[in-house]
Amino acid sequence: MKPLFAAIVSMLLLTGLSAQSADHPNFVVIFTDDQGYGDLSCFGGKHVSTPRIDRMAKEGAKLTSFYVAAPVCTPSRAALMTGCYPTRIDMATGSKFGVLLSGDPKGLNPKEVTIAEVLKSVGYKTAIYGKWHLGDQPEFLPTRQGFDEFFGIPYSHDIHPFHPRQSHFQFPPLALLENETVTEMDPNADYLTKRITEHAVSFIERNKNEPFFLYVPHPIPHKPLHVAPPFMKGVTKEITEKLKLEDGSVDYKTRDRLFRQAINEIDWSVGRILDTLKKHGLDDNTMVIFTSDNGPAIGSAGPLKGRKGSTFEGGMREATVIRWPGKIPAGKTNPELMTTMDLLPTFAKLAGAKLPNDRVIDGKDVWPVLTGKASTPHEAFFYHSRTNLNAVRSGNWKLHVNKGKPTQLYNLETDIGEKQNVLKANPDIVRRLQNHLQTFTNDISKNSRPAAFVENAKPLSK
Ligand SMILES: [Ca+2]
Repeated sequence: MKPLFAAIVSMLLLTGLSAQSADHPNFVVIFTDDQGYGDLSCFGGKHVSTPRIDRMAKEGAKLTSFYVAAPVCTPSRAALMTGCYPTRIDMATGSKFGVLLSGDPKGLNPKEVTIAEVLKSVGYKTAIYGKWHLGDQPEFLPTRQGFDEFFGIPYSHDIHPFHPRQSHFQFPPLALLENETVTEMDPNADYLTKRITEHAVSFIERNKNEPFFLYVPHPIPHKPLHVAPPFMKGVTKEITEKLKLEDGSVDYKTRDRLFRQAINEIDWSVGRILDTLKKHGLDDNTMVIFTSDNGPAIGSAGPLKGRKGSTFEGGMREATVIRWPGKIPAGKTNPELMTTMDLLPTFAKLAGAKLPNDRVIDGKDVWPVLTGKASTPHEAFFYHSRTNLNAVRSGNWKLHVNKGKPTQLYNLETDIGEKQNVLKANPDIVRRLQNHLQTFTNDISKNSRPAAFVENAKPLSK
């Protein structure tokens, strides 16, 4: 063949073989567990080192008012997956506890439409590697909610026989699954981050010619911290010795001291994923977002008040980095209010997928916000602890209430740490925010959907 002709033929072949196109960008969501607003170097953390995530921020944007919809695992993840407030879909708590436990009869309703299902409807390959926490019964597993592949654990890795309150909880051994099959019991948690990363890299390589949605909910840095050997550098011999417990139990307190190492390994994992995208020429067609499911348990909330479990900012505002070269302006800090609930409608819009039109979805398409063309579409954002509606933010004002009664008002623009309560001086603002709370409460009471329950629920076993 003549060189020009050969080039044209190979170009045509490539286009024909590859379904990668601007109409179907790839989406990667990296979702760590209990990482605080101050737990990235690019968000001011001095106790951690995150060069790869910092570089991702330079090549993309830092989102400084990005929220999760709940300050603990299960409801936060339910909101991410469905684009809805947890109270809208009856996922504000587990059946007996604040989050789902082992053998819980409750789960995210299979009738809910997840991000994975929305993208699958337009031909995406979908995978989740890490921690699910939306139901451990077979009916509730990720493979029943639009994911082609699952590798990981059904809930937090501290829901195991070594929990400090095991005499109270009586947790069974922790299952590790591949799709719907339990392949190991009580896996060595030191290798979870590494194994999850290997699966993520393999998935990108296997699907480099298809549009894909890759969800990487790392179980770390949730307690107890675990780190693979290459990342144990800098850990003193004294600490290493203390971690070797012969009876198989877990020394949570000593493990708390592996925080810097745990974040190092997460940062390495992000680097592996970004390097793989680059190697296969997928950078320009892939949106990558890094965030966490709720505020810190071990780490730092930086300038924010409150930690995991709190409806102060520290419990629900997340250090978030987003990158899509050529599409999202590089090196910017975006302070507009956005939430994990916005990912579903935003991805749907970018992928040309239809949203379900028979139900309320709380998230909004924030693509115009991410590209700097618009301000937040959220007139108000609501903060819940379990089913209690504790606070609302509108613009820069945040009102806390106790059983509906206003208690604190803060201007988050000048007082991100919620220190100066200006409730008394601003009755009109308080009234306006109270109206938002009332409207939302009325709406939820009319437009909410049930979780699902199964009979004879039992813990997963091999
Ligand atoms: Ca969590």
